[in-house]
Amino acid sequence: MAPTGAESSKADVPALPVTLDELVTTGKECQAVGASIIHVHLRDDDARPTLDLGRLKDAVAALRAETDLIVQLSSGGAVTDPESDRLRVLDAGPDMASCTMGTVNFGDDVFLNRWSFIVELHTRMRDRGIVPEYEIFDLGQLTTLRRLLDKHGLPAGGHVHLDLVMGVPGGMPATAEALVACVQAMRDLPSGTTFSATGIGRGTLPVLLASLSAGGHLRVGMEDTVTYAKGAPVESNAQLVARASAFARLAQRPPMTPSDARALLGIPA
Ligand code: KMH
Ligand code: ZN
Repeated sequence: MAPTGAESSKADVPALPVTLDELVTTGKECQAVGASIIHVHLRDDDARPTLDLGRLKDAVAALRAETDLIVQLSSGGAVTDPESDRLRVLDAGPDMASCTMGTVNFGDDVFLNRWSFIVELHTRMRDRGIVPEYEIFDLGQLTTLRRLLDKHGLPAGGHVHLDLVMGVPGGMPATAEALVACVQAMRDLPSGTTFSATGIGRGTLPVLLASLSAGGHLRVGMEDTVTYAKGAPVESNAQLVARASAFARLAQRPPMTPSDARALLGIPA
């Protein structure tokens, strides 16, 4: 579950959780309806994206105290964040952190992820026992992931988990065809590799349905989706998680508990 992101403004999306209280409340609500992981981007007092280490540590502590969710901090931040700040995110000691597998155009911006930065993130995470979620914005980034694992070894916990982020303007499209191409390319990754998928905006439902059909897990939330249906803004993150859980149950792939997800991902209880 990705409740906030770095791209939407509070002014445009009033339901976006931007304070620590709002984040924790969202976490509790989403856990109650099926979420097991929270992918965290923080905002400052003006609701602008921040990688402030003190705030990150407070968020990790509060989410651990108030929820059972696996706490995954974004190391991607916002497109303007320097590499040094993005690496320092790991100092907040999360269970997981995201680790993007390459540079991608991001609308009018560029989300920069140099090879040497990727290696540094992967290596630091392993040294600290932080489990990565490898973020894949385009097909070739799966080849980069294979190269990373071949040259630098498996991540902390020994299990490989990745997330397909589909429909960013500049990345792969949010279509069933693109998801299937990614699943085929995953055959070159270690056996047992798991994936989740998320579709941006109007790609939300096509990707959700394709991922369930292809054996994948789901990421949903207001980082990626701010319109529930045509003309209807998302009311809360829990609304999106509840819809995803309902589809998953229909597909006979019911949501995992946080403790089941920990066991799958190699994260200590
Ligand atoms: N906000 C994007 C530039 C991540 O969290 O690791 C990067 C992003 C990926 O959202
Ligand atoms: Zn993110």
